[in-house]
Amino acid sequence: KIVEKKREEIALSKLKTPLIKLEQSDFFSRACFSLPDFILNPALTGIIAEFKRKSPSKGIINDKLSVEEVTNGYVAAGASALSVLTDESFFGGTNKDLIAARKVNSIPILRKDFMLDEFQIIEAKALGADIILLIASILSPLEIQNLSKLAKSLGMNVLLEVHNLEELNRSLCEDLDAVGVNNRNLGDFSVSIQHSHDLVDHIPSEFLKISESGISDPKKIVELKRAGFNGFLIGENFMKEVDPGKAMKEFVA
Ligand code: IGP
Repeated sequence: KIVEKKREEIALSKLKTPLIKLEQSDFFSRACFSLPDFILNPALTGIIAEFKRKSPSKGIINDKLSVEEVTNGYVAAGASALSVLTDESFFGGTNKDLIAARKVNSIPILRKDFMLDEFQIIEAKALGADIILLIASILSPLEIQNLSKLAKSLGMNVLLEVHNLEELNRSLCEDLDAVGVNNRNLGDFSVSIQHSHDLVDHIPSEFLKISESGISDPKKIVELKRAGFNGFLIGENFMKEVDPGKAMKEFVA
């Protein structure tokens, strides 16, 4: 259902914004911030902190705050990278959110969306993204190869998201930089950090290992680090608070 809706939106975006216009964006020729550099920087937290207004599982999480104040708060709390939703229908995000986050921050930004088409990869670069997300459950191995190659050719990093061993084994390819284990089942929204622990040893050592979703306890980070994870994608646990940056500061303290 998400994929069908997305394909319709992509077709409209292509008509509205021709490629030539994307390539003329101020951000199109900028050098990206490197996800590995920031994730592995010991002075930072390894957290990819997400700006998320709402979600299909939780409804509205926080629709009071601007993307600028939230992302600046995350950076002040030691975020290694930012994640900004650009999906409007399901998560209430916009392309403008990503542009706004880019203008006021100097760390890597993940365009969090359902990427299906080369157009969205080029668009991600034009919006100021440094990293794109490829979700294994909605892409064929060939699509993952082609989209990751294109992203790398534009200087961006690629995060592959998997939920189980079968997805991991069929989707790995050389142009990835990081593999994220989504602890949330996108089918029924159930969350278990055990997914990360089950998959960590199956992720080849050349890729950064990221644990995604449902992290709400600093103790879990300690365990995930010990298991071999380099990065942690956290949204709701911070966004549900009045001051997400302050919540993150207390979380990492
Ligand atoms: C963040 P949480 O539970 O901390 O808010 O999760 C992030 O992992 C989640 O938003 C996410 C997501 C996705 C959203 C992971 N993969 C794919 C949309 C699409």
